[in-house]
Amino acid sequence: SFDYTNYHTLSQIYSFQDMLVAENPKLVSKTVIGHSVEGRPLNVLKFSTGGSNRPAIWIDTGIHAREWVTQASGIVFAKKIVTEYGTDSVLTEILNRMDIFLEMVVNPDGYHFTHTNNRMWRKNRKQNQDSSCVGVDLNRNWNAGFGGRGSSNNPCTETYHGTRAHSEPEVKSIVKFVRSHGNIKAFISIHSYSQMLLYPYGYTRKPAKDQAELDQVAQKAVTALASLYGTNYRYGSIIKTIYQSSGGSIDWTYNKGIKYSYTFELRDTGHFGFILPANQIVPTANETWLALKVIMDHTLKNP
Ligand code: 0X9
Ligand code: ZN
Repeated sequence: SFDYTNYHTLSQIYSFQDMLVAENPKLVSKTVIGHSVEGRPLNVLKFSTGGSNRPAIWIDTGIHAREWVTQASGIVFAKKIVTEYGTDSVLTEILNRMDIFLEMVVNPDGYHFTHTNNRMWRKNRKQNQDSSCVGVDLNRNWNAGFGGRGSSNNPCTETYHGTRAHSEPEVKSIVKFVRSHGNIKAFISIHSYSQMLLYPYGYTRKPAKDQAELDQVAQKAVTALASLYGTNYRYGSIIKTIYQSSGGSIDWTYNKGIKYSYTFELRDTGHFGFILPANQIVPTANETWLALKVIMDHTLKNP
């Protein structure tokens, strides 16, 4: 069976997704929401116990290619959802009334490239016009302060925002999905590293109108996370806690009315950084899952 304690190639992750659907057809299904720049499928797993267009939680991992512990944690979350449904009371209540959508590899071209060419690749694999430099930062390409400070108009930098908001198919596919679904209540985008739980905004110092509630939920979530192994997380708005960054996903979803919009920065704080040893995958996912359940539970109880 599947080895959760190691990192996997893109094709292994795609196989895992199909295996999970095949083994749990009543709970899990796969939707292809679009295709990447290089034509790879953008797969989203839907966890649902029925209903139609139920209020939903969105979780994504791997928008940045090199942040390998995030795609690996996405795999663990998927497995946990199918094993905890019916045994864990919180997850069971959530899935009895809401759906969960999980996009484990938002940036499949970049992820493939980190296996074949450059382990430290971050962006997608767009061939930029009038430049020999490749790639757009998919977390600078959203229509929320697009092109502002904390993003770059230089295709040769790591934070290149692209030619226009939603220019990249990896972003546009999520935008279309969120818009057409219309009932997403929480949007959680998972990065590494820094050990932080962040909420809007990243492009402006203006506090989010729900700042007080977002902060309280974040505090509860990081407390739950730390309860497992003592891992310490900071929390707060993006701009005050990490740095100014414009065109990020959760600022767009928040402005679209998805109140519970959060970004995680998983382990560690810089010792291994993006090259986190594989023996930390399962502990990282386990502790993060406790925080995710706090956010999902709060979302369920505050419709
Ligand atoms: O710079 C980023 O995109 C994130 N940090 S990372 O080291 N993983 O690249 C911070 C994301 C802040 N989030 C938004 N601006 N939405
Ligand atoms: Zn990132």
